[in-house]
Amino acid sequence: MHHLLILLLLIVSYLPVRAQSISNVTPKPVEFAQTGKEAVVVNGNTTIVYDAFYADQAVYLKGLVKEQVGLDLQLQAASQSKGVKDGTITLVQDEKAITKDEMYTLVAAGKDITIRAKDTRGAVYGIQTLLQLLSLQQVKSVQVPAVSVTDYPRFAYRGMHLDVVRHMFPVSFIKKYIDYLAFHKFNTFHWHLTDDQGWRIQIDSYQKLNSIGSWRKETLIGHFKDQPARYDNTRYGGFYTKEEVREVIRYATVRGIEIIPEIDIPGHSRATIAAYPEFSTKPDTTWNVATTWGMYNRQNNVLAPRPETFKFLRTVFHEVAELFPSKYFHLGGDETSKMWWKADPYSQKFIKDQKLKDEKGLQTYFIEQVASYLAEKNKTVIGWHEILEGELPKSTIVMNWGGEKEAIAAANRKHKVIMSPGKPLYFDHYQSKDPNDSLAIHGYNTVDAVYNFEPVPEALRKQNLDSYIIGAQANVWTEYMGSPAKVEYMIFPRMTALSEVLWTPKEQRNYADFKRRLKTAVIPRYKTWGSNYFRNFEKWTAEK
Ligand code: TNX
Repeated sequence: MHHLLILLLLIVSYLPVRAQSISNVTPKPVEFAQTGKEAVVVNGNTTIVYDAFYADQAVYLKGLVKEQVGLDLQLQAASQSKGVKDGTITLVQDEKAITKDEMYTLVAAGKDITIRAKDTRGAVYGIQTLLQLLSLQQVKSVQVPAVSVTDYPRFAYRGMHLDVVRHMFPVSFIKKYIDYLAFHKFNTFHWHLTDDQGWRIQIDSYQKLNSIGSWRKETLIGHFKDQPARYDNTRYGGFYTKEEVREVIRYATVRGIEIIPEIDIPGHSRATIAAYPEFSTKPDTTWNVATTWGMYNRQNNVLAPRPETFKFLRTVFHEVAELFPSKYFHLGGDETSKMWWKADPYSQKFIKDQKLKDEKGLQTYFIEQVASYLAEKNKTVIGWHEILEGELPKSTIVMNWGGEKEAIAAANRKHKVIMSPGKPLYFDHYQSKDPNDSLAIHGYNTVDAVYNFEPVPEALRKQNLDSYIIGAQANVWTEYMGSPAKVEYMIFPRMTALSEVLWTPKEQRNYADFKRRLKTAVIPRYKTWGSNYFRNFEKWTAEK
């Protein structure tokens, strides 16, 4: 009896497992069709054949297949693949058939699966779609439906942000986050590296940024409006070494993800002035790295326009710019409280001497200076929308955390805009009204609100300025996210919803169908990743 059972199990385990349907792929591809009844079999004899350009992606694919279904595929460069029999998965670089950036085609027919693309990202996205056609169990063999897919993104900029200041996460989680991005066909990771509560990147030229600026004495417990405020009495901090940053960049590059670093100035600078009080508007005061949140207008966290401050900014921005290959650099610029400059005689004299209009003019002066340092390193500047308080070069990209009004104003001034409106793209906001829900920032952003978000304001469409909206991004501020599990709880499934907003043509978006795919294909995926997620997303909708 016992033996029979084992034999049966053995036979069953060798039967090809039916894979996922093409209609389950998320974000939904632009064009897809099942082309026949005969499935393509992928098993231990299948070979990944790759054009030299895709050598890294071939290894990436092999690793993902092994992890997902347990099959150990062969690898063979296309130039040496003459003798390959059996089935293949081929990664082809094809500049002719592939007409758009980030585009791919995937054809599964007969014994072979072919992914065509022209850039790294296209191949990565073809791989992601293919993986969604495989089963989620470990198998000896899997049947991929015969399909033909032609796919490319609606928006060029598809980003996720992560604040590693308010809480820091291990490099292993940063990589996992990058894997989440790749699965969802996002292409940009915005790494928020400095803020009032700490510096999170190694800096050699000004080492006190790390020895002092990377550490806070303790951290607020509970919501920052709770009275009386309570603290945990535990030193907190750290920073990513340059070697770790390089490792993360390499990891992201294989996955087609660009990392944009953010060093936030001239506000949100409390950690900087804790390390170097001489850059503050009150150099004689001893500052500490902030231990609470929501500091705008409450505590001094702005830089003073001293010569030594500008020398510091140029040196540090150059040091960070050299580390990141991205052509973009985010210099923050948000929530710069003007009251400290108003109260500081030195800053007032500076405004007068430089013939600046007022404190807003000084904010713009800071942005212009740092933008010019970044131009020396060939970087295009991105800033939060407050940078438009002044006139800046048109090449400056506006990351808009306001609403449509700010987007319309920026586009009319000929700036490209990345939409990340607080409503609904702040994933630090509550996704339920359950009073027992885990602590978050007030505000209510449900998964259906995210799914129904339209990045291009109607007014811009009417003005024919829609192309100034280059995409969107969700922001993940981590005041109330002390662990990777909490980050996952806040991003899933909202990030999955956003991926489809950014990828799929607007006319093809359908929330009911999205929810079906989410439940049948994506949530099982969260589970295999061992990821946390918000389970009650059907109960809490935008109307409630
Ligand atoms: C505002 S949005 C901030 C962040 C906070 C966030 C909390 C923006 C550019 N700045 O410093 O973490 O609100 O939602």
